[in-house]
Amino acid sequence: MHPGAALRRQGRGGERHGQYRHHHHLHYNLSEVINGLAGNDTINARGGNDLITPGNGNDFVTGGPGADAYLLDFKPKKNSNVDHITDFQPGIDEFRLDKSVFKKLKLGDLGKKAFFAAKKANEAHDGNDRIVVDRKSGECFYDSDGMGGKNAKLFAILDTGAKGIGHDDFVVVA
Ligand SMILES: [Ca+2]
Ligand SMILES: [Ca+2]
Ligand SMILES: [Ca+2]
Repeated sequence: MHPGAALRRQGRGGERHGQYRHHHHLHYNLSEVINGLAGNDTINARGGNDLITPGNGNDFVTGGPGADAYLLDFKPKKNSNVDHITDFQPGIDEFRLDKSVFKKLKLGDLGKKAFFAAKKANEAHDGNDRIVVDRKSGECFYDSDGMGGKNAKLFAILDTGAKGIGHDDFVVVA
């Protein structure tokens, strides 16, 4: 079975029965809340503005058309919890980082100074950097203490690369 088939899909987009002669195919464009399971999921949210929470595991997530949000609320782990986003669109899609996991980030929009992106970047380059992105590989790291002794942790990989991504593509949520 395709692993995505096991996912619970919640939220419905106003389907109406019998009220209108012209049936609107709203189901092609639903905005949904999609929760992954504990394991490695393959998720395709398709059309609509979706909120996708892949959960624990190495998940492969496709937001599809629409402005999609990826809520990460599990501790990143090198071998067991790094998520691939196959079609991240900077300026349209966004990461929502849960403060219970990304503890050293301030709630709200990620500040400019807390973000660092460059080719082959994989760790902070000053004391303020917390989110680091390798523009070439699309790897996204969380560096909890900036340029301190703790290693940056890989939490996501943007499979289409990270050319246009900026601090404003990240929001820290409670
Ligand atoms: Ca998962
Ligand atoms: Ca995951
Ligand atoms: Ca979508």
